[in-house]
Amino acid sequence: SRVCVMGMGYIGLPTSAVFANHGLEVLGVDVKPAAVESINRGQPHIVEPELDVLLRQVVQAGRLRAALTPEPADAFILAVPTPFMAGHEPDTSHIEAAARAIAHVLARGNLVILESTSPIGTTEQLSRWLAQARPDLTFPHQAGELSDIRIAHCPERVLPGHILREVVENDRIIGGLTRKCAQAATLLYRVFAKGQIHPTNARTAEMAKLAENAFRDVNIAFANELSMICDRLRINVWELIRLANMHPRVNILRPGPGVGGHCIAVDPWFIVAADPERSPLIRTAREVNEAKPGFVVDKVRRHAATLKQPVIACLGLSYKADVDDLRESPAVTIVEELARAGVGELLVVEPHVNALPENLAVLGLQLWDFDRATERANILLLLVDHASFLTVDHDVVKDKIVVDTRGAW
Ligand code: SAJ
Repeated sequence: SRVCVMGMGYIGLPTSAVFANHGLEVLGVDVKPAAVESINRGQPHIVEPELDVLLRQVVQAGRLRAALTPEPADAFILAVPTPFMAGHEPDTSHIEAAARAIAHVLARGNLVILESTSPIGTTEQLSRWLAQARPDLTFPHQAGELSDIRIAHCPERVLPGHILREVVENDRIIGGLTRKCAQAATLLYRVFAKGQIHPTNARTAEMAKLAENAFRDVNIAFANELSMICDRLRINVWELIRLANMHPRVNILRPGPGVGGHCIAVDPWFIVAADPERSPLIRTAREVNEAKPGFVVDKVRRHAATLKQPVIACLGLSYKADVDDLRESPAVTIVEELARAGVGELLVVEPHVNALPENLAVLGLQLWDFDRATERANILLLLVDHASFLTVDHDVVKDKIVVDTRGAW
């Protein structure tokens, strides 16, 4: 059967490649012409381990093709971004635009799946958007089990850096607007899913995805708060956590420079926006994690003030180890704030990108090689624990000030 995937990002592209690899005919749709051209050449426009090999295979085999607009299919999968707007209100405009785009080609019996992380109620809203554009068809919110079109929310839960393995192996939650919707979606994911598939309703599936990421955010906030308290109390937080975690029911996560990425730094706000009065813990966790970059900047600033000519090697920009994704990255925020505050000369190192993001480039910063930067600097600021950073020459570090935000050294 034919599948049309809307949005060729970190989720849509790997999912398309996996469906194609399991024998389905897949059309990948994106609004960016450069992404479409790159995919049609068999080259991913994002970095994810093993995706390049798989994509080349399925494109050469003629099972995956990309285009700017959708075409008729048996199933449509929406994997477009859901960022937030000012005031942390979720922005579902990309979902609405994708819905309007597929509405023209929808036919009786089609299945529409929302994979994008979404605020509560979006799946029902999707049904209404589609119904507005296609009064000749019936949708689950109007016709229930008898609807012409089936709609379900199947949130992705894959970890960037391990997407191709996790997309196949992870359990999946399938939230149908009706029972038949959930059944139809289950059949589709059975094509490749090795993990269990758990059917539920759409609202529960929406909330489960948000709760998973809020859970992680709250736990990281706990670690980050401890790290700031320990800094003040002159306690080594890494040793503290190692010892506390020897307790059989304690598992404290790792502090860091802050929380980045397009999921954990965003999704908890969707819960807060839905019920601000009853979500003080989730909101506070977000605020603690958002305050961590400022804490790191202050610490570096205080060290720099002790040197005549501070030269700071800023090691890593991505939001976590061994990925190229700079979205919501606390490391980028920290480097930008250091540059704006004029805290010494900054040597930025990020082996996973070829160019600095615009907001850093305009400040006159440049990309440096790890060895040259660590050699030249008198302050080493470790922001990301990339595998290639972990082995550092003892002689190089010896006489320098080290701020290790990841506890990697
Ligand atoms: N981080 C810490 N300390 C830790 C763990 C993480 O500071 O102990 C930081 C990371 O450095 C990074 C951020 O948190 O800046 C998030 O990284 P992550 O590896 O925890 O998660 P993501 O954002 O890459 O992917 C998450 C995953 N969600 C959960 O683990 C609950 C993934 O399964 C989801 O599919 C993904 O969000 C998503 O798309 O929602």
